[in-house]
Amino acid sequence: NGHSHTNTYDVLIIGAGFGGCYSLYKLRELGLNAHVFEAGSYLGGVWHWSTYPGARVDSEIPYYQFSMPEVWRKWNWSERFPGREEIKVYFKHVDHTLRLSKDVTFDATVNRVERDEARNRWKVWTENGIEAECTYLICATGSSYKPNFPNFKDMHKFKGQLVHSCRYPANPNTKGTRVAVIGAGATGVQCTQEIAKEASQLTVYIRTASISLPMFQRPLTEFEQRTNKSMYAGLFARCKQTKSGLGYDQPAGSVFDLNDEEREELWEHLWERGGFNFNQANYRDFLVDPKANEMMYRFWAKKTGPRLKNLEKRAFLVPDKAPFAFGTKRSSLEQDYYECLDQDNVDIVDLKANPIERFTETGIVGRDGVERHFDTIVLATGFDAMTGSLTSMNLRGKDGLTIQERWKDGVFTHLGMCIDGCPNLFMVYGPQAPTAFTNGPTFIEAQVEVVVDFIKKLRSEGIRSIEAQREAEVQWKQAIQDANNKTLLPLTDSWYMGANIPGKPREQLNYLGGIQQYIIDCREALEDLRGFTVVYN
Ligand code: NA7
Repeated sequence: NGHSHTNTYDVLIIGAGFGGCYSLYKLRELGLNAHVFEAGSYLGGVWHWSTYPGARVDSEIPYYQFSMPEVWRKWNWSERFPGREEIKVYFKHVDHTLRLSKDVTFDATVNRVERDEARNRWKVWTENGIEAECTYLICATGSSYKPNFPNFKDMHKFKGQLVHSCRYPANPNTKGTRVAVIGAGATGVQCTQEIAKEASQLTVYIRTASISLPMFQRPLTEFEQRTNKSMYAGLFARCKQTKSGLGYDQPAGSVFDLNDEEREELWEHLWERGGFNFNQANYRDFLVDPKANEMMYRFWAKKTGPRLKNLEKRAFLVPDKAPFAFGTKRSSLEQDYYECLDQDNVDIVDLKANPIERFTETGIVGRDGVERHFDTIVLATGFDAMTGSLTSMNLRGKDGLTIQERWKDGVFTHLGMCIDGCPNLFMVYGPQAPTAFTNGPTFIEAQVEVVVDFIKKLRSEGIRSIEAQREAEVQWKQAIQDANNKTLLPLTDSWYMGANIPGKPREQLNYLGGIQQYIIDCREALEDLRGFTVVYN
């Protein structure tokens, strides 16, 4: 309209979660003019949005935090697995220490991105009318941004409170009321644990029972953290050289190298350590060998079954035969999930036997014809994971195609970092990188360091732009699917496989080789810019 003002930056970052914050921090070190657009009203990304009761991280301290000494030196956590409220305060501390917010525009939801090839710029617009231009664009838009709203018949007719877990109201008033939770992923598990304790009646709709692992939460003292901090620098560096980013030692070889007694002893030990130790610090063959996998499931079932006194519930939640191969859907960490489900005020509806037929003004009718009445229905139905944040920005490359159009038959990227048709665009924590199989902050830092080194190289070597080549994308995708096909992962419907969203192409959305190998691959490409079309100034 002639009045709008366009700010110009060297780098524009979309998203102010761990990825956006670390990108901003590293780019400032390079002396670049970097700025962030963030849809939420503060830093924290998924922690800003995930407002449902019981929201908590499944990666343990000390691993789940930034590695910068100025940040951890003055910060202590209260629990081994911190809750959302504490993580939000942590981001305030990060902001205060690094002064990030001054370069962030909040409440700025990006809804249009276009490439101006002639001027070698990206142009970015937000919903509320802000415009900007940049030379390099970093999409740090996260894996869990776009909610998955299932399309149940007559859903709009429900007159009670209908909420998605990541848009949960501040004052939900579920105390002493009738509540439904749909879903049993990480979110469903966590909010079920809270709601079961305060609702008069809770009905949990479960399509696939999860194989949840005990968190073994505990308070952390300041003393133990102060003592451990002398090791933090080495620890964080070492984590970037592991597969998962958690500093667990992982045995090489096969679980069949052990006899029954040795295996039992190891697994008891890993189980007692809690969290993801049981799967991440274990032998890897459970993900490829059905026999090893079944042994893992049996061990889990032996530990979990007795926690359910209600035998009908036990048979559904801990069946004799695993509902899916252990580890092919993400395990959630639980504290008293099974005890909560066992309570008399909690009902379980098995959605495979009795699917939802329709919503009514006051509740849900199942195939069994029974109408159940609720004051609140919680959709803990997850996200259009890995790709949803990128495909919903209306981001067009130099050929005018949106990412959504580009990826309609499946995702194509080079290194899980760059996209054909989108020069000088970099993704952080996106698809075709180790994203979903890692501890977020560790992997994000390692990947951002690579992205920043790419930008550094372009500037020091007089390179105007780099753009992923289609053949490199085809190869990268093929390598991921080949690796995937050697595992049990493709046999299960999971969001790793894009299988939680109707119509989404079914394919492995994650690089399976782990952080260390991924960074090696990226740094080799950084060396000679293999797989990129390079245009010099
Ligand atoms: P998830 O892990 O995708 O879980 C979603 C849950 O909702 C899962 O139990 C689904 O069942 C269920 N779901 C999804 N759509 C439907 C429909 N249409 N009908 C019935 N049930 C449905 O999301 P979360 O939010 O729990 O966790 C996301 C990630 O955040 C988590 O893994 C961590 O990385 C943090 P299904 O299993 O598909 O049968």
